[in-house]
Parts: sequence; C-alpha cells; structure tokens
Amino acid sequence: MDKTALLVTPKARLGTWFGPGTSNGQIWFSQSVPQGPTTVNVSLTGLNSLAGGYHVHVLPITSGSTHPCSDANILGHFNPLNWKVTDSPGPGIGSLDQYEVGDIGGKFGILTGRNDYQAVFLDTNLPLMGPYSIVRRSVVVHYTNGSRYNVCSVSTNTLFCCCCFYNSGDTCGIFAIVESIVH
Ligand SMILES: [Cu+2]
Repeated sequence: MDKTALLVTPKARLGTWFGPGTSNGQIWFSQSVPQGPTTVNVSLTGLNSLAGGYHVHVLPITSGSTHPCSDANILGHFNPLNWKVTDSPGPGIGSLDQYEVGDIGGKFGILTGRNDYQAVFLDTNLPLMGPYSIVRRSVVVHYTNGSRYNVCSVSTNTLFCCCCFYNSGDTCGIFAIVESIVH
C-alpha cells in the first residue's frame, strides 16, 4: 500500500451564502492530524452588527429550495453528543466540551456588534472526519435576536433556530460546507 496516500489533510469551506443583506464571508476548516484539532478560520464581512450566534446545522442546503435555511431543510444544530444546550456557559467562556459540537459561536464567542470579523480558532471538538464530521452539513449565522438562548433553541426534540429564522427575521445567511480533500 502506498503510505503517501494516507497523508491527506481534510479541509472544508463554505459554499454559497443564502440570505438577505450585504453580509459575506467564508469559514475555512482544516484538520491536519486525524483526531487532532480542527483549525477554524473565520472571515466575515459586512455583518453590520446584525449577527449573533453561528452554528453548524445537521443537514446541507437543498439546492433550488425557495427556503434553503428552513428547519425542514437543514434541521437544528449539529449536536451528535446530545449536549444539553441549557447547560452551556455563556458564549466564549466555557471549555470546548461544554457546547454542542456545532455551536461555533458558543465555543469561541458570538458575533454581536461586529461588522468585519476575522479570527482563527483551534477546535478539538469539530471533526472533519468520522461519524461526527461537520462536512456536508451547513453553517448558519443568526441574527442577534436569534441567539441560542432563544426560546425555540432550547428544545432538543424540535427543530429550532431556523424556525426562528423565518418567523422572526432570525438570520444573516447560510452556507453549505463543501468538502475538499487536499493532498
Ligand atoms: Cu444555528
């Protein structure tokens, strides 16, 4: 077996942004060592103080959908370990295992008050491989009023977050994570 074939670095990025407004940006993910941390490189622009939390949601966007961010399409936060979100500390103050796997804003701080936002994080709990991989799911940036403390984001058995999205104007945009393996 050619062992060089094993030396791949999984990388992921976000695809087309769906949503109103002038916000834009990209989030790059890479995991250079299997079981190692994922580097999360966030570059968002034009948030105009509209954004709050942001998360990986369960399913990818359905192309051609008129409501790509609807809960029916992408379901709730990616939470494969069934973390109870009400047990999470405030954004950016707890340890990485105290948030849902997909709760990027919870782990590292949310986007409140930001316009342009550049940051790089190391996340030991956001894999690009294996059963908990975030690849082929979606990322949602929510409006400030759609934080994970919103009433519809605390239920574990309902589809949250994105139901708030349309009913209360709760979003800035949504991306699809596109997998790209770079040798
Ligand atoms: Cu969300």
